[in-house]
Amino acid sequence: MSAVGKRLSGKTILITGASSGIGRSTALEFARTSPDSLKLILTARRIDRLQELAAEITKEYPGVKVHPVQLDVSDPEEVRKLPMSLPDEFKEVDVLVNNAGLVKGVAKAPEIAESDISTMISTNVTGLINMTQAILPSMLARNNGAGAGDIVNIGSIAGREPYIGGSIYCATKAAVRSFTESLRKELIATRVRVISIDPGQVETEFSVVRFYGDQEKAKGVYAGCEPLTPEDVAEIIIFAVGRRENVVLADSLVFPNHQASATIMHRRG
Ligand code: NDP
Ligand code: 8X3
Repeated sequence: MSAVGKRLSGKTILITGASSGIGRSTALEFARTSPDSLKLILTARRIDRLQELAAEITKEYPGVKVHPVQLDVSDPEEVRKLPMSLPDEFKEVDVLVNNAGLVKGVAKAPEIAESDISTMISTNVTGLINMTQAILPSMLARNNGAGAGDIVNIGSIAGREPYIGGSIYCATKAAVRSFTESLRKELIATRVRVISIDPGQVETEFSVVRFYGDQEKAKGVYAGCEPLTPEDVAEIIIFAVGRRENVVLADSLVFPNHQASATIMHRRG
């Protein structure tokens, strides 16, 4: 097994938004890298998809234990109840991957639907903060009070560079970036690592959700481009978590080769 596989061995990893895209690929990549005794808590709203993924992982990697949980991160009550509801062997979460997130629409102010505003904020911002607050106490209690564990927050280029038609999504990812930086500073006297990964363009269901299920419009986003795959981002997450405990990959921006900013893409033909 690789050095990273050994470092991850026996850990309990909780991934939000594991039913699709980056979250799903991250679950598979963790299992592939450390197939012996990993424990995965996979959460999302679509439980059927999580159950299928759990079956796929345990068939391929019988040493990995998987606990799928239906969880809407935008519901504070559900998030609050989660730690207590975990089976004993999954209770000590070593790694929290705050990945669940979404964008809705491309409307500009003053035409942005109130429901889209609240969905994006309650999922991307409040959901991520509530998840962090739910899991952090058990991380802080470890290691004779010195704390241990990793919090990986998935931001976006959109959090660094606001663009037209993305004002709310960009603001949510800027909030994630700001919360992440404060958290790292607040936890400086502990051994908890706070890791931030900001992808550029990744082809997942992200654009399908943005265009309310319109596959053709979603495809148009990637016309003439070769976007990142969710596996590309998953590999970077595993790389970050798999570093030696004293190494914190604090911040990273990841583009496909044709992208140089949120809006500067080189499109073929
Ligand atoms: P997908 O749409 O493929 O996956 C999003 C995941 O988030 C799904 O598993 C979905 O599960 C979950 N999710 C959405 N809302 C909720 C909720 N309320 N509660 C729980 N889970 C929820 O998109 P990506 O994989 O691309 O997105 C993952 C993250 O990456 C997001 O935070 C996104 O902002 C970020 N990102 C994406 C980029 C891209 O270009 N694709 C670029 C930069 C960042 P379910 O619907 O089953 O609940
Ligand atoms: C997703 C990247 O540029 O489509 O976070 O907003 S972008």
